[in-house]
Amino acid sequence: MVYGGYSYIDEKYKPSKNDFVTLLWVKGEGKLEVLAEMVGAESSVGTWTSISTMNDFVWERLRARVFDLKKVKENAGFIKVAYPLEHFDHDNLPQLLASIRGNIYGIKEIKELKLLDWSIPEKYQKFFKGPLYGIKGIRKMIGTTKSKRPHVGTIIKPKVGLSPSEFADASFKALSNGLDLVKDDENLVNQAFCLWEERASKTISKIESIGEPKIYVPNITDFIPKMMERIEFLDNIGWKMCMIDVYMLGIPTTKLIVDELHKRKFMVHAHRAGHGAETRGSRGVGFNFWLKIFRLLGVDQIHTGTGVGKMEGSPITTRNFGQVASQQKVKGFEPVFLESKWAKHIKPVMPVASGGLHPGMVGAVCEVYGTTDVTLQAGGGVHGHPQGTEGGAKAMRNASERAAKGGVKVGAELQQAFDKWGFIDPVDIKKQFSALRKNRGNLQKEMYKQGLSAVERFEGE
Ligand code: RUB
Repeated sequence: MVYGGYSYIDEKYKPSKNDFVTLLWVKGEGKLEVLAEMVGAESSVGTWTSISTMNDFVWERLRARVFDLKKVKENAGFIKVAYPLEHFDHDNLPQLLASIRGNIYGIKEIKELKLLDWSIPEKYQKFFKGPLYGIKGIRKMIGTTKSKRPHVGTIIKPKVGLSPSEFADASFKALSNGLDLVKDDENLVNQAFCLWEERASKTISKIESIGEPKIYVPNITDFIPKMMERIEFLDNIGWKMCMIDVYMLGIPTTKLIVDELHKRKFMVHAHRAGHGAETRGSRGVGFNFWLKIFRLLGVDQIHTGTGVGKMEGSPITTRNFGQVASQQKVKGFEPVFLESKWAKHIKPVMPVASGGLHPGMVGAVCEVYGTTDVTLQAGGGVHGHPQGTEGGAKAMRNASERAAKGGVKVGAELQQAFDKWGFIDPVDIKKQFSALRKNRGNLQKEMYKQGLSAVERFEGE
């Protein structure tokens, strides 16, 4: 096959360790091979026609190679594309994205395009520092290094509307009853009824009165000058942690802010609000793609889903996100995710399980993530407890301790939570995982036969 005078398909190509590899779902008008050629050309050195300026350097050294085509139908399938490191500016992720996640989405004949995952060469990872604290650093920060239980936290609810004093009181109740973390919600920053500075000061001084190290991540998301003012404010009072909505800020702003925060030794919590606009359905970009970017950019903890709560996402894909965030090497399962390998200096990021979580789900979520490399966050599942925020906090802490070690009794508050919301038996999640392990081969075959719809079912859509 040829597109624009050249062929980018090289079925025998074996990517080198310095290649980026992307995994994509492609569907459109015409043969998959032609669509794949279009992706290869438009994302690297080609265009719709042959050109007199093409030369050996461009063609031999810089072009994309499309390989490993898995045809599902004549006009649809999974493809992999390899790009040499040399193709890109060194540490310029926006430039890289303009190639691999750029014009290809606009090609007329391509009706569905989803960039499911990618692998990033170690040499490229060296241009980035990664997290400053990572999991170990965060645990050290609040004195839970020796503990085997997950961190537990809450998003103060309602999402917006409490006054600074009400917010500070709710935070105090949550943290003084066993939680490790409280946070602003993604859409709470500086509304007139809860001005940022007043909320941050009142909340921080209430938390300091507890006398134990705790995490509170005020949401600083805004245009850059306002974020800088908030960072300065927190730094001046010695509160070195905050939250940003990374999808809202985009790559350049996230990098600028994380670099500034790390220069001042802040711990950075990343909320992924808005990821669903790109990660769901048959077009867009899978979450792993972004997760890898945010780990490179250096956020210390990031939302990765629960696998069982209110947001889309199966236990198995959520487990993979948790591993991509927190481990150095993760096995692939194509066509859902590729193998991931992190350079030594890129520290593990703390995955944050959140979204419809309540104490009755804690054991199940720990089956997904394990108990040490995760923060479990419940908003409604804390403040909606029959005994209020205090009861919810005690129930979450009790549930997390039970998940981490046998023999911990169900306390009164945890029982009340079970009575109100029910209980997901971790054994059911375990069974799901072992059934999946046994059935891996068939599942994979089904995906290659049915295409993205089977991947979506697997992912938990
Ligand atoms: C949680 C909540 C968070 C979600 C977002 O509140 O609203 O914003 O974590 O989802 P609640 P995700 O506990 O009341 O559902 O973490 O998957 O990005």
